[in-house]
Amino acid sequence: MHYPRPHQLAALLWVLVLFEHGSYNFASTEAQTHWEEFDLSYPFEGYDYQTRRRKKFVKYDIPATFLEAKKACKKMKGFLALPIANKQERQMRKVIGFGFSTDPLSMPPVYWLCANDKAKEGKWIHCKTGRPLKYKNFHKGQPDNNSGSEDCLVTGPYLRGWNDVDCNIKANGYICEY
Ligand SMILES: [Ca+2]
Ligand SMILES: [Ca+2]
Repeated sequence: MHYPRPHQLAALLWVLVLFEHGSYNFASTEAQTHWEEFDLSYPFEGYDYQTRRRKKFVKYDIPATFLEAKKACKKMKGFLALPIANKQERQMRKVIGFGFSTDPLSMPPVYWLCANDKAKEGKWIHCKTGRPLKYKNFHKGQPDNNSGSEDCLVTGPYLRGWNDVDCNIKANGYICEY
């Protein structure tokens, strides 16, 4: 019977290590330049309980509709973001920032997140997995399904949580997760 030699085992180990490591670095260079903004000092901050790895949230100030945002994140080997726990929400808020504009005429910026209630009004599902949301963090008074046509999700620096808006508006940008 043939046993693998030590150098063969070492080579196999390297392949496994590279493969595992590679799965964390598929984001574009544009995304990577933003990574320094994240505070990764706390080991479990942003931990994804579904995939069992840490998430990275990246904000893109590129006007887009919900569908355009979803496609853009996918193109960059990520996904439109949605925090699924308090810790992730806090991590994402650090990327978005908090505050009001000093210019009363400028509209406060909003960024797409990955959820909708298109299929059934009031039933919010994850825009990628289609699963009902267990964690929700709507801003006070939201979701209000204003004008009966708000089925997608945004957040922004002036909001303490999420807001439902029309999926076809041009938001100021979107948050991708990696
Ligand atoms: Ca709705
Ligand atoms: Ca709303």
